[in-house]
Amino acid sequence: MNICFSVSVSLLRGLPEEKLAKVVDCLEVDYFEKGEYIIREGEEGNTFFIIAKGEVIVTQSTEGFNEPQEIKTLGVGDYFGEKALISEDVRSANIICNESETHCLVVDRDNFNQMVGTYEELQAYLKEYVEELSRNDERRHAL
Ligand code: WNU
Repeated sequence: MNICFSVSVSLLRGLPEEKLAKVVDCLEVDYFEKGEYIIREGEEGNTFFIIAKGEVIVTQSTEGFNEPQEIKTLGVGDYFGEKALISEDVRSANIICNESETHCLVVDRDNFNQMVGTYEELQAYLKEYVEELSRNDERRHAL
């Protein structure tokens, strides 16, 4: 994956060039088809994803509903899967591919920790964001 795309990902924009080059080196690309589950709620997860092409929907089991409820859709440049890595918890929502030929950049736990751990502002930002997601989950009565 090239550096130009990575810079367009807001999350990576603040990384110094040298660090960015390292992150880019350890990215792998995975391909998904419409309807495919990229992440399943309740499963263990060790990867972080950035959408390079396509679209995904986020759904979650919710009190009072038989089916997981749709929370939001994410597109190119958006990322997901950080919560299980940061909270050391199982996956807290489903991520379902919503467009054929969706491409995601995949970062494993070690590389995620390297990427985030060495960059304090990013770490603080993600931690805060993950706490906000937990509050949103409670408000929605997620199970
Ligand atoms: C939400 N509640 C929960 C999203 C992506 C990145 C950021 C929002 Cl910084 P995971 C399931 C993933 C989870 C999040 C993503 O789903 N997610 C949410 C929510 O309201 N998860 N619990 N919205 S999209 C999103 C903010 O990435 O990480 O590893 O797997 O638990």
